[in-house]
Amino acid sequence: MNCDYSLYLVTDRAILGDRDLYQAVEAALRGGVTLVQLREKQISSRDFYQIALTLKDLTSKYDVPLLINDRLDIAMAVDAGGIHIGREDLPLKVVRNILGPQKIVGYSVSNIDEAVYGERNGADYLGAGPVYTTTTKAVTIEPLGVEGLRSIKKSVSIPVVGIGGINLNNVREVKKSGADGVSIISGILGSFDPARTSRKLCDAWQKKG
Ligand code: 3NM
Repeated sequence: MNCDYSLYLVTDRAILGDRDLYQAVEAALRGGVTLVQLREKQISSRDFYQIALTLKDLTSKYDVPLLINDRLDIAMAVDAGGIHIGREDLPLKVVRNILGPQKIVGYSVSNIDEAVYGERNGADYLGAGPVYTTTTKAVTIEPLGVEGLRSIKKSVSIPVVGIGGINLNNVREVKKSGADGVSIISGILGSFDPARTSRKLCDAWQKKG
């Protein structure tokens, strides 16, 4: 699937506190995010489904695909643009076979072996991380840094998106690593003005040189 991975928003309601998820995502869409992933960890299937349905309507208005984190059933139920999975989810090949070739399937990796596995087993893109230290997710792996990201990118021919601790201060450095995009939670949703921050991230990404 052809897709613009350059500014990829991942949701996390914990970061938003009492701010509204839909308003924050819409602001980010106005600011220019090119892809949205709904990521929910502790929530009933019914609530997950309802949020996914509403977000799908919203992202459709901006012609931006919605991906669902982990949950194949939810991705299918709302006819999402695709799914993002990790090593502990259903096997990549199984997910690809069920969703078919038209849906976007993303896979989380943190080293070259996993990246090669992801490419061989049908991922459309890889989320490589953590690039930098992050407090949004409990990760035990040492940050890859931009050099680690660069070597993952060189090991495969599918798009690679960096994730973990990416924000306005380091987005240019990530771009220079050769990555195809940046996947961001707190760097967008943690800001007071997600529209403005997304616009700045977008500009920073697109800047030449
Ligand atoms: N996955 P923030 S790091 C969801 O390394 C996620 O695979 C990671 O949040 C990985 O942009 C991460 O706030 C959290 O650092 C990203």
